[in-house]
Amino acid sequence: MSDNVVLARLRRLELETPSWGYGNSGTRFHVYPWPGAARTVWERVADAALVHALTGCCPSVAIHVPWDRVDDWRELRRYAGEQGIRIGAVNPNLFGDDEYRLGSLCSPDPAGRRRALDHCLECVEIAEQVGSSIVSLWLPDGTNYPGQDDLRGRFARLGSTLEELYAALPAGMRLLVEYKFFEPAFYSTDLPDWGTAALVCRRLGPQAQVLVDTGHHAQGTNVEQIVALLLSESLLGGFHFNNRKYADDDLIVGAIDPFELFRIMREIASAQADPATAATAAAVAFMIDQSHNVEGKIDAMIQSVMNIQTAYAKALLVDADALAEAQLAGDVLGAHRILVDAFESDVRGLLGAFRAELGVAPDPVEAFRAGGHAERLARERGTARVESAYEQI
Ligand code: RM4
Ligand code: MN
Ligand code: MN
Repeated sequence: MSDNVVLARLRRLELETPSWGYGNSGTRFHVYPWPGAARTVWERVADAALVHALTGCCPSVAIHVPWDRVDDWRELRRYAGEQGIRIGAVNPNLFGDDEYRLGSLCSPDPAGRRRALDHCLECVEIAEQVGSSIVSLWLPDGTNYPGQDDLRGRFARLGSTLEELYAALPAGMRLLVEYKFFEPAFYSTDLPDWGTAALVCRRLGPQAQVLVDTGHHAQGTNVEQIVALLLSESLLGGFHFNNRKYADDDLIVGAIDPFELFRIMREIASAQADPATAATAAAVAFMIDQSHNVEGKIDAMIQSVMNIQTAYAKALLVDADALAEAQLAGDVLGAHRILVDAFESDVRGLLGAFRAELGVAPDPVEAFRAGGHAERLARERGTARVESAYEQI
Protein backbone atom coordinates (compact mmCIF):
# COMPACT_ATOMS: atom_id res chain seq x y z
CA MET A 1 0.00 0.00 0.00
CA SER A 2 1.41 3.41 -0.94
CA ASP A 3 2.23 5.93 1.79
CA ASN A 4 -0.59 8.17 0.55
CA VAL A 5 -3.18 5.45 0.95
CA VAL A 6 -1.80 4.62 4.42
CA LEU A 7 -2.03 8.30 5.37
CA ALA A 8 -5.60 8.54 4.08
CA ARG A 9 -6.64 5.54 6.15
CA LEU A 10 -4.79 6.75 9.25
CA ARG A 11 -6.74 10.00 8.99
CA ARG A 12 -9.97 8.09 9.41
CA LEU A 13 -8.87 6.38 12.64
CA GLU A 14 -10.61 8.13 15.53
CA LEU A 15 -9.87 7.01 19.07
CA GLU A 16 -12.19 7.76 21.94
CA THR A 17 -10.70 8.31 25.37
CA PRO A 18 -12.46 7.52 28.67
CA SER A 19 -13.31 10.21 31.21
CA TRP A 20 -12.38 7.76 33.99
CA GLY A 21 -8.84 7.53 32.69
CA TYR A 22 -8.16 11.12 33.72
CA GLY A 23 -9.09 10.97 37.41
CA ASN A 24 -7.13 9.38 40.21
CA SER A 25 -7.44 5.63 40.27
CA GLY A 26 -5.67 2.77 41.92
CA THR A 27 -5.77 -0.83 42.93
CA ARG A 28 -7.70 -2.18 45.87
CA PHE A 29 -4.50 -1.71 47.85
CA HIS A 30 -3.96 1.99 47.38
CA VAL A 31 -4.64 5.07 45.30
CA TYR A 32 -1.65 7.32 44.70
CA PRO A 33 -2.98 10.84 44.15
CA TRP A 34 -1.51 12.44 41.05
CA PRO A 35 -0.80 16.19 41.07
CA GLY A 36 -3.24 17.90 38.74
CA ALA A 37 -5.39 14.82 38.08
CA ALA A 38 -8.91 15.76 37.03
CA ARG A 39 -11.37 16.05 39.91
CA THR A 40 -14.67 16.73 38.17
CA VAL A 41 -16.35 15.72 34.94
CA TRP A 42 -15.57 19.18 33.53
CA GLU A 43 -11.89 18.66 34.19
CA ARG A 44 -12.03 15.16 32.73
CA VAL A 45 -13.61 16.52 29.55
CA ALA A 46 -10.98 19.28 29.44
CA ASP A 47 -8.20 16.68 29.71
CA ALA A 48 -9.76 14.61 26.92
CA ALA A 49 -9.87 17.78 24.82
CA LEU A 50 -6.19 18.41 25.55
CA VAL A 51 -5.37 14.88 24.36
CA HIS A 52 -7.31 15.62 21.17
CA ALA A 53 -5.52 18.94 20.71
CA LEU A 54 -2.14 17.23 21.04
CA THR A 55 -2.90 14.15 18.91
CA GLY A 56 -5.56 15.38 16.46
CA CYS A 57 -7.33 12.03 16.49
CA CYS A 58 -9.35 11.77 19.73
CA PRO A 59 -12.47 13.83 19.06
CA SER A 60 -14.74 12.18 21.66
CA VAL A 61 -14.78 11.24 25.32
CA ALA A 62 -16.70 8.32 26.86
CA ILE A 63 -18.61 8.98 30.06
CA HIS A 64 -19.55 6.71 32.97
CA VAL A 65 -22.80 7.37 34.81
CA PRO A 66 -23.08 8.21 37.69
CA TRP A 67 -19.36 9.05 37.94
CA ASP A 68 -19.86 11.80 35.37
CA ARG A 69 -23.37 12.78 36.35
CA VAL A 70 -24.32 16.44 35.89
CA ASP A 71 -27.61 18.25 36.42
CA ASP A 72 -27.83 19.40 32.84
CA TRP A 73 -26.56 16.99 30.20
CA ARG A 74 -27.01 19.50 27.42
CA GLU A 75 -24.67 21.81 29.27
CA LEU A 76 -22.04 19.04 29.33
CA ARG A 77 -22.55 18.52 25.61
CA ARG A 78 -22.09 22.27 25.02
CA TYR A 79 -18.99 22.37 27.19
CA ALA A 80 -17.40 19.47 25.33
CA GLY A 81 -18.17 21.22 22.04
CA GLU A 82 -16.54 24.42 23.27
CA GLN A 83 -13.46 22.39 24.18
CA GLY A 84 -13.35 20.97 20.66
CA ILE A 85 -14.64 17.45 21.31
CA ARG A 86 -17.95 15.62 21.70
CA ILE A 87 -19.39 13.15 24.19
CA GLY A 88 -19.03 9.56 23.01
CA ALA A 89 -20.22 6.30 24.51
CA VAL A 90 -22.40 6.47 27.59
CA ASN A 91 -21.48 3.72 30.07
CA PRO A 92 -24.09 2.79 32.67
CA ASN A 93 -22.48 1.90 35.97
CA LEU A 94 -24.07 -1.24 37.37
CA PHE A 95 -21.40 -2.11 39.90
CA GLY A 96 -21.10 0.84 42.25
CA ASP A 97 -24.19 0.39 44.40
CA ASP A 98 -25.00 -1.73 47.48
CA GLU A 99 -28.12 -2.94 45.62
CA TYR A 100 -26.00 -4.87 43.13
CA ARG A 101 -24.60 -7.41 45.61
CA LEU A 102 -26.34 -10.27 43.77
CA GLY A 103 -26.02 -8.73 40.33
CA SER A 104 -27.73 -6.10 38.23
CA LEU A 105 -29.67 -7.11 35.10
CA CYS A 106 -29.40 -10.80 36.12
CA SER A 107 -30.10 -10.35 39.82
CA PRO A 108 -32.51 -12.83 41.40
CA ASP A 109 -34.16 -9.84 43.09
CA PRO A 110 -36.81 -8.29 40.81
CA ALA A 111 -36.35 -4.89 42.47
CA GLY A 112 -32.59 -5.03 41.82
CA ARG A 113 -33.17 -5.91 38.17
CA ARG A 114 -35.67 -3.08 37.83
CA ARG A 115 -33.25 -0.61 39.32
CA ALA A 116 -30.46 -1.71 36.95
CA LEU A 117 -32.76 -1.59 33.96
CA ASP A 118 -34.08 1.85 34.88
CA HIS A 119 -30.50 3.08 35.11
CA CYS A 120 -29.74 1.70 31.63
CA LEU A 121 -32.91 3.29 30.25
CA GLU A 122 -31.84 6.57 31.78
CA CYS A 123 -28.49 6.18 30.02
CA VAL A 124 -30.29 5.85 26.68
CA GLU A 125 -31.94 9.21 27.41
CA ILE A 126 -28.64 10.71 28.50
CA ALA A 127 -27.04 9.50 25.27
CA GLU A 128 -29.75 11.32 23.31
CA GLN A 129 -29.19 14.50 25.30
CA VAL A 130 -25.42 14.51 24.92
CA GLY A 131 -25.69 13.64 21.22
CA SER A 132 -24.17 10.17 21.48
CA SER A 133 -25.19 7.12 19.47
CA ILE A 134 -23.63 4.47 21.72
CA VAL A 135 -24.63 2.98 25.05
CA SER A 136 -21.89 0.66 26.18
CA LEU A 137 -22.86 -2.02 28.65
CA TRP A 138 -20.66 -3.98 30.98
CA LEU A 139 -22.19 -6.05 33.77
CA PRO A 140 -20.49 -7.10 37.00
CA ASP A 141 -22.99 -9.95 37.19
CA GLY A 142 -22.11 -13.44 38.20
CA THR A 143 -21.83 -15.69 41.24
CA ASN A 144 -19.04 -16.58 43.60
CA TYR A 145 -20.08 -20.07 44.65
CA PRO A 146 -21.55 -23.13 42.95
CA GLY A 147 -25.19 -23.30 43.94
CA GLN A 148 -25.40 -19.59 44.76
CA ASP A 149 -27.91 -19.04 41.96
CA ASP A 150 -29.49 -20.87 39.07
CA LEU A 151 -27.31 -20.48 35.97
CA ARG A 152 -30.09 -20.91 33.41
CA GLY A 153 -32.29 -18.64 35.47
CA ARG A 154 -29.66 -15.92 35.35
CA PHE A 155 -29.28 -16.25 31.60
CA ALA A 156 -33.07 -16.02 31.17
CA ARG A 157 -33.15 -12.83 33.28
CA LEU A 158 -30.34 -11.37 31.20
CA GLY A 159 -32.34 -12.02 28.05
CA SER A 160 -35.54 -10.45 29.29
CA THR A 161 -33.99 -7.33 30.83
CA LEU A 162 -31.85 -6.72 27.74
CA GLU A 163 -34.90 -7.10 25.51
CA GLU A 164 -36.60 -4.29 27.37
CA LEU A 165 -33.50 -2.14 27.07
CA TYR A 166 -33.10 -2.90 23.38
CA ALA A 167 -36.72 -1.94 22.72
CA ALA A 168 -35.98 1.53 24.12
CA LEU A 169 -33.11 2.27 21.72
CA PRO A 170 -33.93 5.03 19.28
CA ALA A 171 -33.08 4.45 15.63
CA GLY A 172 -29.37 4.90 14.99
CA MET A 173 -28.33 4.16 18.57
CA ARG A 174 -26.25 1.06 19.24
CA LEU A 175 -26.02 -1.05 22.36
CA LEU A 176 -22.50 -2.45 22.74
CA VAL A 177 -22.32 -5.54 24.93
CA GLU A 178 -19.00 -6.10 26.68
CA TYR A 179 -17.93 -9.47 28.07
CA LYS A 180 -15.31 -10.39 30.63
CA PHE A 181 -14.36 -13.82 31.85
CA PHE A 182 -14.19 -13.11 35.57
CA GLU A 183 -14.27 -10.40 38.24
CA PRO A 184 -15.91 -9.15 40.35
CA ALA A 185 -17.57 -12.57 40.37
CA PHE A 186 -15.17 -15.48 40.55
CA TYR A 187 -17.19 -18.65 40.01
CA SER A 188 -19.54 -17.75 37.15
CA THR A 189 -19.87 -14.60 35.08
CA ASP A 190 -23.12 -13.95 33.23
CA LEU A 191 -21.46 -12.51 30.11
CA PRO A 192 -18.12 -14.34 30.26
CA ASP A 193 -17.06 -14.49 26.63
CA TRP A 194 -17.53 -13.26 23.08
CA GLY A 195 -19.74 -16.21 22.22
CA THR A 196 -22.27 -15.41 24.91
CA ALA A 197 -22.21 -11.72 23.99
CA ALA A 198 -22.64 -12.59 20.30
CA LEU A 199 -25.55 -14.90 21.05
CA VAL A 200 -27.26 -12.23 23.11
CA CYS A 201 -26.69 -9.55 20.43
CA ARG A 202 -27.95 -11.87 17.67
CA ARG A 203 -31.16 -12.38 19.59
CA LEU A 204 -31.62 -8.69 20.30
CA GLY A 205 -31.14 -7.41 16.75
CA PRO A 206 -28.82 -5.37 14.55
CA GLN A 207 -28.51 -2.41 16.93
CA ALA A 208 -26.75 -4.67 19.44
CA GLN A 209 -23.12 -5.56 18.83
CA VAL A 210 -20.24 -6.99 20.80
CA LEU A 211 -17.58 -4.86 22.45
CA VAL A 212 -14.15 -6.45 22.76
CA ASP A 213 -12.17 -5.21 25.76
CA THR A 214 -8.69 -6.45 24.95
CA GLY A 215 -7.99 -7.10 28.64
CA HIS A 216 -10.98 -9.35 29.25
CA HIS A 217 -9.67 -12.71 28.08
CA ALA A 218 -7.95 -15.63 29.68
CA GLN A 219 -4.21 -15.98 29.21
CA GLY A 220 -3.31 -17.10 25.73
CA THR A 221 -6.67 -16.33 24.09
CA ASN A 222 -6.38 -15.53 20.40
CA VAL A 223 -8.08 -12.13 20.51
CA GLU A 224 -7.53 -11.31 16.85
CA GLN A 225 -9.38 -14.44 15.83
CA ILE A 226 -12.36 -13.31 17.92
CA VAL A 227 -12.13 -9.95 16.17
CA ALA A 228 -12.05 -11.64 12.76
CA LEU A 229 -15.07 -13.82 13.51
CA LEU A 230 -17.14 -10.97 14.92
CA LEU A 231 -16.31 -8.85 11.86
CA SER A 232 -17.36 -11.68 9.56
CA GLU A 233 -20.71 -11.91 11.34
CA SER A 234 -21.31 -8.11 11.45
CA LEU A 235 -21.23 -8.37 15.22
CA LEU A 236 -18.16 -6.33 16.11
CA GLY A 237 -19.30 -2.97 17.47
CA GLY A 238 -16.35 -1.59 19.35
CA PHE A 239 -13.18 -1.95 21.35
CA HIS A 240 -11.96 -1.10 24.77
CA PHE A 241 -8.22 -1.01 24.28
CA ASN A 242 -5.80 -1.67 27.10
CA ASN A 243 -3.13 -4.26 27.83
CA ARG A 244 -3.04 -7.09 30.30
CA LYS A 245 -0.44 -9.48 31.60
CA TYR A 246 -2.17 -11.35 34.40
CA ALA A 247 -5.76 -10.21 34.92
CA ASP A 248 -7.87 -7.21 33.88
CA ASP A 249 -4.81 -5.02 34.36
CA ASP A 250 -5.94 -1.96 32.33
CA LEU A 251 -2.34 -1.09 31.42
CA ILE A 252 -1.33 1.15 28.52
CA VAL A 253 -2.40 -0.59 25.33
CA GLY A 254 0.56 -2.04 23.45
CA ALA A 255 2.81 -1.73 26.50
CA ILE A 256 3.02 -5.46 27.23
CA ASP A 257 2.30 -7.04 23.87
CA PRO A 258 2.62 -4.71 20.87
CA PHE A 259 2.55 -7.71 18.51
CA GLU A 260 -0.91 -8.68 19.74
CA LEU A 261 -2.11 -5.13 19.16
CA PHE A 262 -0.65 -5.27 15.65
CA ARG A 263 -2.42 -8.58 14.97
CA ILE A 264 -5.74 -7.11 16.11
CA MET A 265 -5.30 -3.98 13.99
CA ARG A 266 -4.33 -6.17 11.05
CA GLU A 267 -7.73 -7.90 11.24
CA ILE A 268 -9.39 -4.49 11.28
CA ALA A 269 -7.33 -3.17 8.37
CA SER A 270 -7.99 -6.25 6.30
CA ALA A 271 -11.75 -6.23 7.05
CA GLN A 272 -11.88 -2.56 6.04
CA ALA A 273 -10.55 -3.50 2.63
CA ASP A 274 -12.97 -6.42 2.12
CA PRO A 275 -16.38 -5.44 0.66
CA ALA A 276 -18.04 -8.20 2.74
CA THR A 277 -16.94 -6.65 6.03
CA ALA A 278 -16.15 -3.01 5.14
CA ALA A 279 -19.40 -1.55 6.49
CA THR A 280 -19.08 -3.32 9.85
CA ALA A 281 -15.40 -2.40 10.12
CA ALA A 282 -16.12 1.25 9.29
CA ALA A 283 -18.59 1.51 12.17
CA VAL A 284 -16.34 -0.02 14.82
CA ALA A 285 -15.95 2.37 17.76
CA PHE A 286 -12.34 2.46 18.92
CA MET A 287 -12.24 3.33 22.58
CA ILE A 288 -9.59 3.16 25.25
CA ASP A 289 -10.45 1.75 28.68
CA GLN A 290 -7.52 2.21 31.01
CA SER A 291 -6.79 3.38 34.49
CA HIS A 292 -3.38 4.80 35.21
CA ASN A 293 -2.41 4.05 38.77
CA VAL A 294 1.25 4.97 39.13
CA GLU A 295 1.83 7.15 36.07
CA GLY A 296 0.58 10.52 34.87
CA LYS A 297 -2.87 10.30 33.34
CA ILE A 298 -2.64 12.47 30.26
CA ASP A 299 0.70 11.43 28.82
CA ALA A 300 -0.25 7.79 29.45
CA MET A 301 -3.38 8.35 27.39
CA ILE A 302 -1.42 10.03 24.62
CA GLN A 303 1.07 7.15 24.62
CA SER A 304 -1.84 4.72 24.27
CA VAL A 305 -3.16 6.66 21.28
CA MET A 306 0.29 6.62 19.69
CA ASN A 307 0.66 2.88 20.28
CA ILE A 308 -2.64 2.18 18.51
CA GLN A 309 -1.65 4.40 15.59
CA THR A 310 1.72 2.66 15.34
CA ALA A 311 0.09 -0.78 15.30
CA TYR A 312 -2.47 0.36 12.73
CA ALA A 313 0.12 1.97 10.45
CA LYS A 314 2.15 -1.26 10.51
CA ALA A 315 -1.01 -3.29 9.86
CA LEU A 316 -1.73 -1.14 6.80
CA LEU A 317 1.74 -1.93 5.46
CA VAL A 318 1.04 -5.67 5.19
CA ASP A 319 1.40 -6.64 1.54
CA ALA A 320 -2.09 -8.13 1.21
CA ASP A 321 -1.63 -9.46 -2.34
CA ALA A 322 1.66 -11.17 -1.59
CA LEU A 323 0.16 -12.59 1.61
CA ALA A 324 -2.87 -14.01 -0.21
CA GLU A 325 -0.57 -15.53 -2.82
CA ALA A 326 1.66 -17.16 -0.21
CA GLN A 327 -1.38 -18.47 1.68
CA LEU A 328 -2.83 -19.99 -1.48
CA ALA A 329 0.50 -21.54 -2.40
CA GLY A 330 0.72 -23.13 1.03
CA ASP A 331 3.92 -21.22 1.77
CA VAL A 332 3.50 -21.26 5.53
CA LEU A 333 6.75 -19.57 6.48
CA GLY A 334 6.58 -17.17 3.55
CA ALA A 335 3.13 -15.98 4.60
CA HIS A 336 4.25 -15.58 8.19
CA ARG A 337 7.30 -13.59 7.10
CA ILE A 338 5.13 -11.18 5.10
CA LEU A 339 3.11 -10.41 8.22
CA VAL A 340 6.14 -10.07 10.48
CA ASP A 341 7.88 -7.89 7.91
CA ALA A 342 5.11 -5.29 8.29
CA PHE A 343 5.29 -5.53 12.08
CA GLU A 344 9.02 -4.88 11.97
CA SER A 345 8.70 -1.80 9.75
CA ASP A 346 9.72 1.49 11.28
CA VAL A 347 6.65 3.73 10.91
CA ARG A 348 7.93 6.65 12.98
CA GLY A 349 8.73 8.71 9.89
CA LEU A 350 5.36 7.99 8.36
CA LEU A 351 3.53 8.91 11.55
CA GLY A 352 5.65 12.03 11.91
CA ALA A 353 4.56 13.13 8.41
CA PHE A 354 0.97 12.26 9.26
CA ARG A 355 1.05 14.35 12.43
CA ALA A 356 2.72 17.27 10.65
CA GLU A 357 -0.19 17.23 8.24
CA LEU A 358 -2.63 17.30 11.17
CA GLY A 359 -0.71 20.20 12.67
CA VAL A 360 0.38 18.35 15.80
CA ALA A 361 3.86 17.51 17.08
CA PRO A 362 5.65 14.40 15.75
CA ASP A 363 5.82 13.08 19.34
CA PRO A 364 2.69 14.25 21.21
CA VAL A 365 3.90 12.76 24.52
CA GLU A 366 7.01 14.88 24.26
CA ALA A 367 4.86 17.88 23.31
CA PHE A 368 2.75 17.35 26.44
CA ARG A 369 5.81 17.03 28.64
CA ALA A 370 7.64 20.00 27.16
CA GLY A 371 4.53 22.17 26.99
CA GLY A 372 4.23 22.78 30.75
CA HIS A 373 0.74 21.26 30.81
CA ALA A 374 1.35 18.95 33.76
CA GLU A 375 2.81 21.80 35.82
CA ARG A 376 -0.08 24.13 34.97
CA LEU A 377 -2.69 21.50 35.91
CA ALA A 378 -0.89 20.67 39.16
CA ARG A 379 -0.86 24.37 40.00
CA GLU A 380 -4.51 24.88 39.15
CA ARG A 381 -5.92 21.70 40.66
CA GLY A 382 -3.48 20.70 43.36
CA THR A 383 -3.18 17.14 44.63
CA ALA A 384 -6.42 15.62 45.82
CA ARG A 385 -6.47 13.14 48.66
CA VAL A 386 -8.44 10.09 47.60
CA GLU A 387 -10.17 7.48 49.69
CA SER A 388 -11.55 5.05 47.13
CA ALA A 389 -10.28 3.50 43.93
CA TYR A 390 -12.31 5.94 41.88
CA GLU A 391 -12.25 9.35 43.48
CA GLN A 392 -15.36 10.39 41.62
CA ILE A 393 -17.58 7.83 43.36
C1 RM4 B 1 -14.74 -3.13 33.70
C2 RM4 B 1 -15.00 -2.98 32.21
C3 RM4 B 1 -15.78 -1.74 31.89
C4 RM4 B 1 -15.27 -0.55 32.64
C5 RM4 B 1 -15.14 -0.83 34.12
C6 RM4 B 1 -14.59 0.36 34.88
O1 RM4 B 1 -13.79 -4.12 33.94
O2 RM4 B 1 -13.81 -2.98 31.50
O3 RM4 B 1 -15.73 -1.46 30.53
O4 RM4 B 1 -16.21 0.47 32.46
O5 RM4 B 1 -14.29 -1.94 34.29
MN1 MN C 1 -13.93 -2.21 29.39
MN1 MN D 1 -12.11 -4.12 32.38
